[in-house]
Amino acid sequence: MRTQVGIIGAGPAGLMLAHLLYLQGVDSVILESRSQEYIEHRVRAGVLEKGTADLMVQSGVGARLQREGLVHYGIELRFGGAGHRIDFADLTGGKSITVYAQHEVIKDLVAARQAAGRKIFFEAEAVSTHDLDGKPKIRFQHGGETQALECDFVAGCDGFHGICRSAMPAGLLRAHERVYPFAWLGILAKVPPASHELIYTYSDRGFALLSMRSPEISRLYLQCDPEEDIADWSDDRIWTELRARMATRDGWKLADGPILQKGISPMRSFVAEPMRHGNLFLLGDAAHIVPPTGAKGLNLAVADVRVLTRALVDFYKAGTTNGLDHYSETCLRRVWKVQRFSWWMTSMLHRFPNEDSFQHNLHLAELDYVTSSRAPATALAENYVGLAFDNPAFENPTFDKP
Ligand code: RFL
Ligand code: PHB
Repeated sequence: MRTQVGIIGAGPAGLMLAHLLYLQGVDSVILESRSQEYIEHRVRAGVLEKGTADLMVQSGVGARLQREGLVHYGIELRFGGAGHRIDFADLTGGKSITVYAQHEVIKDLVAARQAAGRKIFFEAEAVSTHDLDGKPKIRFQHGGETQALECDFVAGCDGFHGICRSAMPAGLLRAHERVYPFAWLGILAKVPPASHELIYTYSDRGFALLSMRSPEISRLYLQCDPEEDIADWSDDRIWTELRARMATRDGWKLADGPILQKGISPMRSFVAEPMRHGNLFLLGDAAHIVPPTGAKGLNLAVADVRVLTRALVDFYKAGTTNGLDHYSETCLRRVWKVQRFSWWMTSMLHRFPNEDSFQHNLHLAELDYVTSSRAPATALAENYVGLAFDNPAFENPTFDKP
């Protein structure tokens, strides 16, 4: 089998890349190790930056997002028993975020791929990549057989645990990492969200977050020990802890409901650089991971996709390699700014082990500053809704097909 761009992984990065390339007349094949059913139900992110939501709409996969996505113009920061709103619309000139589950984005992109009749193989696991300096080949297992996909370029969209990052020469790759001494216990619950907007809470018992998926379904998280066993967290214990952390002086109520799903996710910051070797390009979680406190992982994956799409289209249509040559440095400038923001939100809102009263008061002072002065509130808001794309390399080429 042969294609122009061999894409490993059908997460947001791989699917969005395939979709935008298709609209530009560039051929690709997607290999995904999991089943369609699995990826369309994997519970993950929920917040789309304005630029990500706009890209879905502009590229023709945003109809359901426009109907079902929840547009928010602010978030609440809660600490010391009181809430403080960060008003995105006021601070960023009218910008918003959209709450729309990652697996819904996946469903929309898979449907577009299948409607276009383009190739996507599920339960097709890439096992090795070859000739990355020349005409690359991907070997993969599908239907009990080993097959080969020949391509001009390999797009490594296979997430943090994929094979592409380790296909980079060991002497070339530099990894930068922080592992946090806490994790998030996340639940999906059948109860209307207790607030119209997201609430990020700092308390002396640790961090808690109220988010949502629909007017009927809440998504909540609480900071826990990374070694914690989910079996030790009964539904009752989870609700009691969430209530204790989110309590306000004016008696705010958090109603409970059946918990549909629960799980624990570790927290890490990670960047691998460069993001290119020869004709292999890394995108999304394959190259970088952020802790979820800034709601940035999916959005950063889509930012990489913008840059690579533009570079590949310039290569195929105009024969220029400038975009490909600068792919890594263009992406990494944004990656490090988003890393900084995600690290900052995480550090401000979580309790670290063995924190003393000095550190506790610093958290409170920082939150007080952010919620009482326009300058730091603006810094939070403009990062949260998504930093401006200050380089034409991020701009979407105009689409050939509607
Ligand atoms: P993905 O989504 O991990 O997709 C990689 C795909 O590659 C497949 N794969 C392979 N396929 C073929 N052959 C192989 N050898 C393969 N190895 C792997 C995998 O099966 C998979 O389908 O990476 P991608 O596309 O880079 O997307 C990244 C995002 O998924 C991730 O950054 C976000 O989910 C992070 N994240 C959030 N991001 C946001 O923008 N906003 C949020 O609100 C947000 N909240 C979150 C999050 C992540 C969380 N967890 C669970 C880590 C909340 C949580 C709790
Ligand atoms: C979510 O809704 O899953 C969510 C929201 C905000 C975050 C992380 C996750 O920062």
